[in-house]
Amino acid sequence: MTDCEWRFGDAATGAVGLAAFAGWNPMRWSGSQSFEKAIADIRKATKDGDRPIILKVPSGVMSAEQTFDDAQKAIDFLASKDPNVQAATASEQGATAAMEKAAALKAAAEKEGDESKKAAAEQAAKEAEEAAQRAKEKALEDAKGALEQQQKYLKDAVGPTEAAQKKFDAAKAEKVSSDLTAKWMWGDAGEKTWGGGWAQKFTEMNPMRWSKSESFDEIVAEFNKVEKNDGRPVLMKCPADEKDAQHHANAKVAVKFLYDKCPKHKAQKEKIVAAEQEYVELNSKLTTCKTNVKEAERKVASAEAVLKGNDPVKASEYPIIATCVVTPQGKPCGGGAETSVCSGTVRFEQVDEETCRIHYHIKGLTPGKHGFHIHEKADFSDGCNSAGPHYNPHKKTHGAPGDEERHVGDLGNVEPDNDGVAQGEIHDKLIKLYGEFSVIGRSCMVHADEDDLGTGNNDSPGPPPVDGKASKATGNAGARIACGEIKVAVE
Ligand SMILES: [Cu+2]
Ligand SMILES: [Zn+2]
Repeated sequence: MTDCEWRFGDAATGAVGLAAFAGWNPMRWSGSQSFEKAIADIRKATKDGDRPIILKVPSGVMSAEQTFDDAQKAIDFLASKDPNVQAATASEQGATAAMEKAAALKAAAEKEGDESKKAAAEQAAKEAEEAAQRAKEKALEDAKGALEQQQKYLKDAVGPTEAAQKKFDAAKAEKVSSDLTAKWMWGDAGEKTWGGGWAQKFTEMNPMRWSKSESFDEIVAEFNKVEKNDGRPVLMKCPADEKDAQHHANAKVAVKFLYDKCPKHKAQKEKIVAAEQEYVELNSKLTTCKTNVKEAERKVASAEAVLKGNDPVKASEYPIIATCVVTPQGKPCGGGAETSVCSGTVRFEQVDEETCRIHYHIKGLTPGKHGFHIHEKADFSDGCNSAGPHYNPHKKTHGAPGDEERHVGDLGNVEPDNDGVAQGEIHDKLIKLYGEFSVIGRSCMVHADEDDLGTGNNDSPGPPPVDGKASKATGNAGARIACGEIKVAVE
């Protein structure tokens, strides 16, 4: 049986934010563990869901590392590879198959008029049905357990985030009384005593002499009032008994100088920056927790619907919104040394059970059409290359978005304007943000070349498909220039 090993993905950065974790986190591998043990350990070691985790499946130095940006994703991944989970899925499928078989037997027995065969078939059908029911119940139970876990993560994340926000607000609101004093005068006072007009007016405002020793607050208040005359240089002695004057380009610069010079204000500024950083970090963790709860809720709704015999499709509320940011993911793919500058955003909106509205805005494109697809995975460990083939759960061949025979992921082409920007909206009936064939957690892909929509050269469709000769697998759309994960959006 396959094992795995894991470690925290942020161990080396030391920038975890939550000090309590840092000590916990030796930067080393867990050593060989069963999936079950690894899942339990990762759960125990992460209070909220969002620490990055690096996994190796199987364990060992030769094994490739996979990075997951939060613990839950790593757990989901392990669970999906877990022999127990696979067995449960298999048992559900097996039960369904057994039910079908028993029904066929029963029909045959009825035809033959063989009562004992009929009774046996009925018994088998009943048992298969019960097994299927148990499998569905187990799936719902598991989904509920996962939701509970996510809700707990979320609950745990709320308090610290609120506290951090309060601390940040308090740091900003804190009144600091400075001991700093200074004398000042306009730095251009001597230059503009002639000529009349506005210069004259300033000069009148501004006797060419030092102000009295003024407090920090007084000077800041005065300078903030002279915004209009911001172009005037300022001479300042700070503190007021300083011998040499300093020259500042304008009042605004002088105010900044005062803030930097005052130890109390400087300390306050540092406090504000630190508090803000802490708040931002915690708040982003909170957002991740909210996303995870939403996903877990959808899974529960879907499992509930399956158990009730409803189409899981109808269990969600609309619209469901997801977003995807596409970038070259560090490595240009499939085309050698070229460097892609292509990037963009894609917004998915499942408006009802049927229709998904997809709005894209992609920039940095070369002229001409570019293949645009949903690919199977959001694995970018080898840039966009590791995202797998077009998402194709129904085992079809590649085609155009309007074709009956197409991959779910086939969205055709996007075409840029003169500025290299492609934008537009697609309404699609195969792309779903819910249920078994949801594209959430998969990836959007932009290609270097035009997608021939399945009508081109198909001499080497693969696998692996040969670029330029695999029309019915890839649309011959060429190198992968930008990609990104499709994620549920949290309002
Ligand atoms: Cu593609
Ligand atoms: Zn395709």
